[in-house]
Amino acid sequence: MLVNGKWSAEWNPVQAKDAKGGFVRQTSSFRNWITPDGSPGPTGNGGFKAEAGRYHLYVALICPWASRTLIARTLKGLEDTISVSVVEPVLTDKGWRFGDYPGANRDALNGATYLHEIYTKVDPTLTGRATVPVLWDKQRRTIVNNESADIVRMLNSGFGALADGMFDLYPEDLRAEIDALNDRIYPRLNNGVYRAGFATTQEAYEEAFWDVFGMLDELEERLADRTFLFGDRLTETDIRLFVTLVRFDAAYHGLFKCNLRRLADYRNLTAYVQRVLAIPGVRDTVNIDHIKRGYYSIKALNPTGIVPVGPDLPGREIPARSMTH
Ligand SMILES: N[C@@H](CCC(=O)N[C@@H](CS)C(=O)NCC(=O)O)C(=O)O
Repeated sequence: MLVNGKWSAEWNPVQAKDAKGGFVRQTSSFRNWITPDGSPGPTGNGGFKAEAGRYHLYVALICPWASRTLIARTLKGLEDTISVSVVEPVLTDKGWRFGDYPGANRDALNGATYLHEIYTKVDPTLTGRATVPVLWDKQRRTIVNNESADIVRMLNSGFGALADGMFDLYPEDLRAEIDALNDRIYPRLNNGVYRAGFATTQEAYEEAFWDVFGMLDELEERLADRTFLFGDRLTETDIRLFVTLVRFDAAYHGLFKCNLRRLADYRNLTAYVQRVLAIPGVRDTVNIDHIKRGYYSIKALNPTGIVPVGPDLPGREIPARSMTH
């Protein structure tokens, strides 16, 4: 992480803990909003007007929070309006790195080697994690926002006529219900798998484990008779659920010890993931190789760095044989 603008190699993703050994996620530090006329949003400062070509997203394909923003960008038809850089999947001792790993890019925009350089460009004395996603303003050369929940909302409604109106991810009439369901799914499932994976006590792990499977059971039932979480309309809550589900069997079941059941054992949730994957553009935001390689590179959880060959996921071919056989 960055300490007063200098990279500290004391990289330990489990360092923030609560009294019971539970994983605590850092809060995001840049909270400005892009709006159609540049007026301030609910938090932060104004001056970030929606304009084609002005903004850039830094993402990791391993990361569910960053993937939320990529999916929103796709569903809102903003691919030509907002450019993207993808970091390499392995979280190095210096954090996320730009490079030539298949599916990743170099940072053509700022010429950075590591993502933390983007943060210190904006604040040379910053203390905190250099996380993805980062929404960057090419004009003011600054970070607009690094909180995926905000970014999804500003992609939904901040770009006015530049965006496609086919999906309204946060429709007025569903807002209270969306907020309420997000508030249940986030701690129990989206972050629940991390709480299980990074727990440093049996108690914290088991508490998270039962939250995860309690939530999956409930959602399996909810999706028995509907296409998306709120019926026929796909909302931001679907994006937030999908990014966790699509990683479940590849990463959370094994590495994070969320192994009561696989996603494949849930009929409705599996069909739901396939439905979301079938929406044009969504499949391109999912890279199982980055997901597996990225999660299994977390040294605290997997010191050898060995990446499992399986599981056999629907629609994806396992390499027939590894090089050593
Ligand atoms: N609140 C952030 C969380 C983002 C986050 O935790 N990203 C992780 C990857 S999944 C990250 O970049 N971690 C690197 C680090 O903590 O140094 C969001 O939702 O946008």
